[in-house]
Amino acid sequence: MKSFPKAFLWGGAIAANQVEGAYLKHGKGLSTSDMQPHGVFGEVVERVADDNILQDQALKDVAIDFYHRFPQDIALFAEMGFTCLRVSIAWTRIFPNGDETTPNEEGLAFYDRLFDELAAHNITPLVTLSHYEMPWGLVKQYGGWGNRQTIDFFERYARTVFTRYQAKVKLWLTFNEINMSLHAPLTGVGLPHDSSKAEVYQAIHHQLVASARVVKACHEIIPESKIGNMLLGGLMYPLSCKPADVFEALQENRSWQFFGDVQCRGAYPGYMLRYFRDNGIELEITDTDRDALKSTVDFISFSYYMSGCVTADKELNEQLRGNILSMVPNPHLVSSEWGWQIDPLGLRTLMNMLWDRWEKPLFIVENGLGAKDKVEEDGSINDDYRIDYLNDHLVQVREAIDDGVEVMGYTSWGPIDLVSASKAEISKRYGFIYVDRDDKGNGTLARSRKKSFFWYRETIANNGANL
Ligand code: BGP
Repeated sequence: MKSFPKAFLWGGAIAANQVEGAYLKHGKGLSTSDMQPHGVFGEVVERVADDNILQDQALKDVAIDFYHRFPQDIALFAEMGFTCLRVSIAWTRIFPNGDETTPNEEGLAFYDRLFDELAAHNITPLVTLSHYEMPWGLVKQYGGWGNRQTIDFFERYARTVFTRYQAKVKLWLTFNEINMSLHAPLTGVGLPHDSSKAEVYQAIHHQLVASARVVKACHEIIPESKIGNMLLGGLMYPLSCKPADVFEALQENRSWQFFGDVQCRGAYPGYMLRYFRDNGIELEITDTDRDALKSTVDFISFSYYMSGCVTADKELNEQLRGNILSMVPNPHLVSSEWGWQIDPLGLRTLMNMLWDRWEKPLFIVENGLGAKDKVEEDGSINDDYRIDYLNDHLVQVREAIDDGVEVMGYTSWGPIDLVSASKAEISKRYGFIYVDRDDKGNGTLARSRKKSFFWYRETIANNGANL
């Protein structure tokens, strides 16, 4: 049996707005994430740069204070043997309003310190340019991704960071879970809640062009780099073997695979053009855009937490799904406390699906179990449920490798507890490292090692042979 390749990258993944805090420090501007203090499902709150009123409630304003504590945190990652850390750059630290022509030096200097610290521990950075946020200034003044000019602002930002960090960062990602833009404005693309499908797809088109343009820029500025896309791997099964359910599942999977099709093949697929026709959606796609889209990604990265089901019976679908982001429950699977259905074999299925479709190396850049942890009297945290979840998923990664899928690495989500994206709570914990902070913001922010910390350390030391 094949095992994990020698050069396999092991580590964890975090995002600026969920860990850094220091949300206005050193010239940082407000981002869409700062306007959603209660998470992507929460209200968008109008706030100004000197606004302290919300600070008690806005957990993300301090988050886990990674901005100040990163040397200590990186030392803990190094202790686990990480060879890779996925981070994101907060666009608003570099261009606070988004449309400036000169970057904010203090913001640039922060990421220099961060990348230097990683280098000191031989940890390879994998850097996401945009993780669920953009400058609020671009939303207010330009209409966010709804405006084509945002492409130019994003490219300027990307070229600035490629140039600045070219010697330090060789692995890049464009947009986190770009397919989640379908659920705009939740993921910070700056569209109003009542946007039409046509407006959402036009904004998505702008993001896809921006993604392709920065792929090109990355190759120009850092020839030895690799740049990938990032998809939420929303694996969907048909609820039954009825042909109509099977076809529904195909279409549902295409609703997110479409993003990868454009990013990997360089053009809109036929099924999407038909969808636009059938729904009376007319997008502005110029010849220059079509040309830009031809710059395709080097690898595919994705998140995977769960699978879901879908049925062609519209009524039943609505009834079982609840809200837009929940899925029809699979009777054969158990769920996490947050209703996310745990399906390790689904990861193997998904990896094979992506490999067969695009034949580009894969990078699993998010996977993990959000759970409430209990701190014992002696301070220990026995998170066997997390170990089981991760172990079972990694076994399937190994199977997929044996199936012939090329895999660059695995970064589990939230190796240190962080603020959740969906509800901005910290009690939904993913970490190997516990952070003493509760949903109200109480706590010392002290770090401690959970049982899973030692398990992951052993896993990395053995390159997965212990699984
Ligand atoms: C992904 C996001 C992450 C992360 C994760 C877990 O969709 O890319 O930012 O937060 O989901 O979700 P949550 O934090 O809601 O548990």
